[in-house]
Amino acid sequence: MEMNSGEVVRNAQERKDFYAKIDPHNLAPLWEVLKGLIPGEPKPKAAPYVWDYQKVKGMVHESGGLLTAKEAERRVLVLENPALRGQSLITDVLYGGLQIIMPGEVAPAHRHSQSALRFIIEGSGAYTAVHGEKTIMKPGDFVITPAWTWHDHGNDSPDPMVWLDVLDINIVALFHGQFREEWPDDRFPVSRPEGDALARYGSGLMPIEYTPTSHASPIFNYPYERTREAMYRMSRAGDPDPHFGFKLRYINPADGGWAMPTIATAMQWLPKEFATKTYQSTDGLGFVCTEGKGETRVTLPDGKEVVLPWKAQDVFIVPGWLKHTHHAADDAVLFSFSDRSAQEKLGLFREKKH
Ligand code: 1HN
Repeated sequence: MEMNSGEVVRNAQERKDFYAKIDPHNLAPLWEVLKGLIPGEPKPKAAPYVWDYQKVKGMVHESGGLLTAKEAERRVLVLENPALRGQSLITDVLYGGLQIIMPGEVAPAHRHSQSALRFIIEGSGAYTAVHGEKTIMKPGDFVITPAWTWHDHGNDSPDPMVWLDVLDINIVALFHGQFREEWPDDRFPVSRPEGDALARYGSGLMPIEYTPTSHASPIFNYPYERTREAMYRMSRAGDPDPHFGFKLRYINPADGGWAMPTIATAMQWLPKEFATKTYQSTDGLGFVCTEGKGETRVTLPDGKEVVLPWKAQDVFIVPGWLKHTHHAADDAVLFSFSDRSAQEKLGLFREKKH
């Protein structure tokens, strides 16, 4: 052993011998891995990517003839981020998939500790029932299934319906908090009329003695019509925000926070020819275009730019902490989801406006 400016220095072989000696005792040297464990800034593994709905639509519909919704439990083509194949992840944190329900089908009732959102892409007239209340869904509607609520889906309309599912599967898995139960019948009994929750909680009103029973919003369908109207009214009263255009977040009216405890959601309108200023945030973002077209330019850590062209019904991903801008070729409307809601609760969320 020699002393060198206060440091103890051993040669490489001596260090290796030491690692071999401690290994059987389930001990390992932190200094070999520290910089990887605690990087200087986020290094998302997910890739920026766009699913062109016109290209995948045929395959989603084909899955409708492959097996019944009942057999599949949920008939979904998982949207696997190309840099995270086989992990059932659309971003570094969230799960995403396209679910199809054919006319006359029922996706049987179950509940789980994961929270889910549905964002309707195609078709109209199918329903989700959440804890005894049905809601008929239309394109652009944002529907939530809070953790541990019984839910089933059905389609009494003549057309197939396709929606995007987003779940916090990996967040729940990180804490090993997974539970699932199946209801003995296909449908959980309906006990309240359609529209009950929206009337009680979605009009700036609340039952006089309401006390929250969950961390999620008591509203479980935020209809597109209303969201669109709100963005339009907002646009009449001022200029678009340079980074966001006219952007509104979906909130839980009971506490003013995000509608879901783990997944943040928003809708934005980018006027024709509007380009947003460069923005980056720690949450991994997913988008669904509901109207119009445009492109998103994402700068990778090595400085290369990836261009994601999008139009109505396309789903695209901007991984966390990557600088990006949106360019609207036409009046464009984008739904977005991310893990921001969970990050904020843990004090992790950061953003930079350039
Ligand atoms: C699930 O329960 C649904 O209820 C959709 O529609 C997708 C993906 C993984 C695990 C559970 C649904 C799901 C899911």
